Parts: sequence; structure tokens; C-alpha cells
Amino acid sequence: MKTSALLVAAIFLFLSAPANACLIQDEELASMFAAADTNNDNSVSHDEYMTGAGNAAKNMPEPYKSAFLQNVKTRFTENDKDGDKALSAEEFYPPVPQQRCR
Ligand SMILES: [Ca+2]
Ligand SMILES: [Ca+2]
Repeated sequence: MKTSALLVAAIFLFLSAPANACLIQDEELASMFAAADTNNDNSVSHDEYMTGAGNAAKNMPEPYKSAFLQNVKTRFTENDKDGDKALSAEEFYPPVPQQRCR
């Protein structure tokens, strides 16, 4: 699926990008956020996030799949700044502003 491939690619970029890289276009982030937010309430719940990650990882071989899902889980916790177990659009975006292309 196209959106899942995009999501997995973006998550890898989040995890591996150097702090000064400009790698992710705002439009790509917006479409990833929309793809992950399956009930369209403008936030990505933990379930929505892990479902998206699970779809993205389903063809990965072990042990990469487990490592990927663990990294994704950690990323969710790090990005959920207000601790409401959901990511707003701002929280979903990478915490390092330079990763976004302006
Ligand atoms: Ca949602
Ligand atoms: Ca939150």
C-alpha cells in the first residue's frame, strides 16, 4: 500500500536523520498524518499509530520487524509531549524543526 510505504519510509527518516538534515516535506507529513488518523479526529491515537506501523512492518523479516516496532513505540512516547496517549499534528511532526523543509 502506498501510504504504508510512505509511513515506513518517513519513520525510518525520523529515526536516522541527522539533526541538520532537511528531508521531509510538509505535504508528505500532512499526508502521513492523514493516513495514520483513520477516524479523522485530528489526532493519531496509540492504536492508530501502532496499526499503521504494524501494516508498514508486516513484510519485514525478523529481527528487524521487532526492532522497528520497538523503535516506533519509543518514538510515540517521545513525541506525545502532553501525555494524552495521542499525537496531535504538531506532536506527530519531527521534534527537530530542521528536519522539515520550509
Ligand atoms: Ca485519530
Ligand atoms: Ca499528545
